[in-house]
Amino acid sequence: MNPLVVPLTDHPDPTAAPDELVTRAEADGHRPRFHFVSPAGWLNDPNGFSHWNGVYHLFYQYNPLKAVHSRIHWGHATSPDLVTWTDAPVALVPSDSADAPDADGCWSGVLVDDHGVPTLVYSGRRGDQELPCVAVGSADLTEWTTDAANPVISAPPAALELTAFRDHCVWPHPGGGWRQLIGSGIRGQGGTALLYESPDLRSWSYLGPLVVGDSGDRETTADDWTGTMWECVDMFRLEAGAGESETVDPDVLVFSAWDDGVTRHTLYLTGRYSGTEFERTAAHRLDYGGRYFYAPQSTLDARGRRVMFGWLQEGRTDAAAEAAGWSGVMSLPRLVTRAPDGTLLQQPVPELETLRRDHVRLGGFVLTDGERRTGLTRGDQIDIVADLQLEPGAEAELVVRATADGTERTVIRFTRPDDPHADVTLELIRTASSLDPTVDATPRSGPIRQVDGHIRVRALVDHSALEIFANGQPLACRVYPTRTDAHGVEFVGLRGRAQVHQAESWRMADIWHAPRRLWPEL
Ligand code: DQQ
Repeated sequence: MNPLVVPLTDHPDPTAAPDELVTRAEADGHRPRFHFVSPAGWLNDPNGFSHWNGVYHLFYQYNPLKAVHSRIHWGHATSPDLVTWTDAPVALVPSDSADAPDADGCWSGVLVDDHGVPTLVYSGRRGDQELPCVAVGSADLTEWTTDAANPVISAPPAALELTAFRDHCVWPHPGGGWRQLIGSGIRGQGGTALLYESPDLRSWSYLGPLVVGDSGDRETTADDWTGTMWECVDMFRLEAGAGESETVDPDVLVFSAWDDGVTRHTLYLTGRYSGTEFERTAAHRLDYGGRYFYAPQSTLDARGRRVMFGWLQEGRTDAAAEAAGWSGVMSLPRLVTRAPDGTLLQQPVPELETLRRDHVRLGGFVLTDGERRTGLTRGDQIDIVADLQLEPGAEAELVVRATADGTERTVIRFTRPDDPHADVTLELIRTASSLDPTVDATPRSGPIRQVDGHIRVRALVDHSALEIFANGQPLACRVYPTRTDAHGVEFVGLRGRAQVHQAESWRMADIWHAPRRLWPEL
């Protein structure tokens, strides 16, 4: 057998009973049913996300052996519509050979079309070092052969003292050849994206840091601190939509701020990429959930849409995840567009609406102090859309995953300051989300731009996964109610006057049916 071909020897007999890890994961009530999850075991970053010959391909950081971050493989699934997914064979497996550059893991990377040849660029891990590697795929993207020349960059740039060196953003250079960004950090300065060029994806020349952060320019506890290393850099241009005027800042650089082993949160820079520099205008938080929407990757699909996935990390202990047999949820696929002020707007792709069942609609009503209103779909697998309008000084809540006695409840709160022009604050309050004292209950919040106090909110509840979108600004998080009756949904008026112009809800259908396999076969 060609030693460079991914070994298939670990694959069990496809007629065998479902793997115990899969059975255990499927039995867990916290496991989402309409988000993408791995068959069982561990999942983290989305990788190689692309729309190839009309099929969406989602690869992901995967440990099929155990729900822990170790010996990372590349899982793979395909979808015609970003809604339902079919597992494909594991794409990359850490090498059996101890001196191979990916002996200890195949970390994050991308898929590019090298003149018709599907090609992965990823970080091979050996010991505590990560170096860029390449693998080429069969025409159907199911068999991958790692390159004999791996690693294709033998060491990080010697002149810099770096905190880390991994993850890749690769694109064809308009003048021919390729450009690549590798996530990194310069010790004593801040995170960075290092720029390389190549004629063939195999031999790379270092051009310099594209842009460097300043880890000392704000408190390290700030939720927009840029960290000491940038993971999973993803740079793209957002073309102006029909009827929109061109912006002077067409480019976006997304990165995940990391610090000494701690995943902090995801940020993006707006600005202009000019070939060797990224002239930044501003930095923004990508998702108010912080580390709960991490390491995102996006692609341009055949319809010209920028679609993004991120990793919704766990909020329960490592031991609890391991006992459950699975860890990590992929966000819903998000459509990313640009607001007139140059910031990003995000919303779930409209295809997900095909999962909606049993429509409920509430007409307009007013919430004043202490008033409560129920009537929307109850459950742990629901989609809620509401048009709210808060008067200055008003405060109102949408409560989900609530028990009738209120001992468990997850609160989405909107607060409009007295100043009519000030942003509304969106808060996720998880202090009563779970009676389990070991799960994370720290709050999440951020400002929402508004006109006349209008907030269009969408809340997608999928067991432990919760994604909120308020006027296009997302907040992703995880919640772990212990009570099986934590299905209640209600609006609550806290202060002032809030008008609910309309509210709708649906039960969401499952996307997973047949038992899945840790080592999927074709
Ligand atoms: N996860 C990967 C890395 C990346 C990190 C390893 C971000 O490539 O830097 O599984 O979550």
